[in-house]
Amino acid sequence: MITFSDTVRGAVSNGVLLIEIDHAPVNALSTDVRKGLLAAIAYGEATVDIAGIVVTGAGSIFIGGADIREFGAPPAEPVLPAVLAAIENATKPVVAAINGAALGGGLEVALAAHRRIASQTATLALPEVKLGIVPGAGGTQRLPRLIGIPAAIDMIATGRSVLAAEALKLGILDRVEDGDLRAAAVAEARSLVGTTLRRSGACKVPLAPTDAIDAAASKALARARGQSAPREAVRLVRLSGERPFAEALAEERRTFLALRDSEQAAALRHVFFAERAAAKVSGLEDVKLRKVETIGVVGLGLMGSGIATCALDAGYTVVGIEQAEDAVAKGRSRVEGLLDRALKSGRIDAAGKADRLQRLTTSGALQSLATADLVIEAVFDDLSVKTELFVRLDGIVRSDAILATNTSYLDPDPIAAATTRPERVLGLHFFSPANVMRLLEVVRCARTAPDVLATGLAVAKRLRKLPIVCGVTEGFIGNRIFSAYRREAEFLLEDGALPQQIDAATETYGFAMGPFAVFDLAGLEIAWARRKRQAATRDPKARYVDIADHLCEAGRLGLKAGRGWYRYRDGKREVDPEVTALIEQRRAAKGLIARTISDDEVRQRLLAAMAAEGAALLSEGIAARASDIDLVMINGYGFPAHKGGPMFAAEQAKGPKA
Ligand code: T1G
Repeated sequence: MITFSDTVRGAVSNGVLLIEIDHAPVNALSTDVRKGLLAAIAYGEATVDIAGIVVTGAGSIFIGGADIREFGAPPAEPVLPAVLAAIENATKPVVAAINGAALGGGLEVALAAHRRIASQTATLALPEVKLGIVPGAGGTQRLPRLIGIPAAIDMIATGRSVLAAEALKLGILDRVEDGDLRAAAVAEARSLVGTTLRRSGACKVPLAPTDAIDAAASKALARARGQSAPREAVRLVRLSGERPFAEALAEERRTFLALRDSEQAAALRHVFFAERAAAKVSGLEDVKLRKVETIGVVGLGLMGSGIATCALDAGYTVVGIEQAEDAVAKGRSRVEGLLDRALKSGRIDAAGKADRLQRLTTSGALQSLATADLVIEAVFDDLSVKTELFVRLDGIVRSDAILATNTSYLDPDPIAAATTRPERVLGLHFFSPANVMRLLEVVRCARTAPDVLATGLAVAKRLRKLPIVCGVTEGFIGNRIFSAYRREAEFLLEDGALPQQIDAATETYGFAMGPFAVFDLAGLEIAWARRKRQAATRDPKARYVDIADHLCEAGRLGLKAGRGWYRYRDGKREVDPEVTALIEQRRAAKGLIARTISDDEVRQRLLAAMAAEGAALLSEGIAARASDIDLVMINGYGFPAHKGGPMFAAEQAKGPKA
């Protein structure tokens, strides 16, 4: 074994130098890895007995990309482009043996090699735009030379991953190997000795019709709202067809360095590490999980059918319960409908659908849940209905089974307390549509046992959700912050702004939809019912805006009613002078004089209201970390990820730390 650095070693097999990168946990291209790789290539080139070189990763990952933790400091030598130039310009064949994820700089290493062979399970991506940057070591110039500009725009401007089979079809890979990948790569390197090596950088960019390039660009940028990196990625990939390789490579590097130090990149890095941190819940490190293979879902309405579908997607056996036989049939057909949609979109195939339906049982008898390991209720959001249900479930399910409530506003503690084993109760608050939305608030009730919470988190991860642990408070993290957002938005109305101005200001900030358009989409009746419930206990000294109540009394309940804060014609939202008149009338009724409010004030006040509520959640111990709050608002309420979330944005607004 030859050691090239702390994280890179090599061995010669059949005259081929096999270089292995071993930098747990993801073989990121740290300075030490880059040094080791460069030394290994130089060693291979200089050693006469070595005819070829193979690069691969230790463990199940090829290379997880540049070391993101190093982004806070200026790039240390050797920089990645220099390492990749050494690989590409090597006189001896270099083969990339892609044994798992090849991401960002990891795929760029493979693109600089003369051949790429991968295992079936390998995933390949240039996900840099998800970090607010662009590939910085040739990805935007070498990839289009292999797969063409439209396909490269699709991959780089969206950051989407492709599996080995698709990568082979696209032309990124030369072969997919089912057997011994390393042996196949060594043989491949030997077979290339003495042949003209294919250097991606020297390849011609395949010609593509302008309209195909434009179509790929507009498709990729359709969801880029306000983000700079996707636009820059498109510009650079286009440049590959317009400028010589070296010139465009330099422009790519300049752009990468500029974006790397941008606010958007800082925000998206915050989100990246926040997601990793959210999974770490103190006190659960050594807790033994309870086994969960069968999940019961009570209530197969909109939420329940979505929950059942994502449990089926995750390989669980699902028992779906409804009260009456017709409701059972309706519930089952809702799940089948969601699976049909997944089939149509190509997300699953016919065999996948059949397998899921085979693992689904639907029944009108609660008794069918006797063997369930976990039961999630998604019935009508009423305390007595849910409590009565949990008392019945408590008598049916096994003593070690877990009971979870999907309530979005009710206090789960009295529900738990009504059972004989409150320690086995927690909240699993899904977001609609439950089979699509990643966010899952995992609510730790007053008596929830550590292994129950840990098991809830493990189930969430298997459901491919982003679990955020929170304590018990009205609305948990998301809805409580959203209520503060709504409250401030309504204060702004009384002070002089109008719904369309507030929505435009937040959409400019990066939200896909402003607050009033969202209220109309969700329907105004739910919040109205809650305000009416709270009226008796509301603090009379607290500022209260009654405009929404008047809208609801006028039957303006939102999009599905054709009018709410806006009116809707053919689904298109229009400003309604009646609403403006109502707002002015309510101001006058309170003797309030409207003043001019700038868009900046709108944004600043909404952010401050969310951050203040977030700070309260932290001080009450409801949320464990400010970054958890950011993740909830980004993944559940459309807060733009490239702004980092309300807590991060508030910190940024304070300006650089002393
Ligand atoms: N750099 C540093 N740390 C990383 C890392 C990276 N690239 N990727 C993961 N980690 C850490 C992570 O924080 C966590 O740490 C641990 O590894 C396990 O991660 C020049 C500039 C590879 C698919 O965007 O997508 O290359 O919390 O929990 O679920 O053009 O990590 O344990 O302390 O996510 O098995 C491009 C990012 C970089 C890929 C593994 N690369 N990583 O998923 O584990 S930019 C990426 C991932 C770039 C070049 C540019 C995933 C993974 P801790 P994990 P996982």
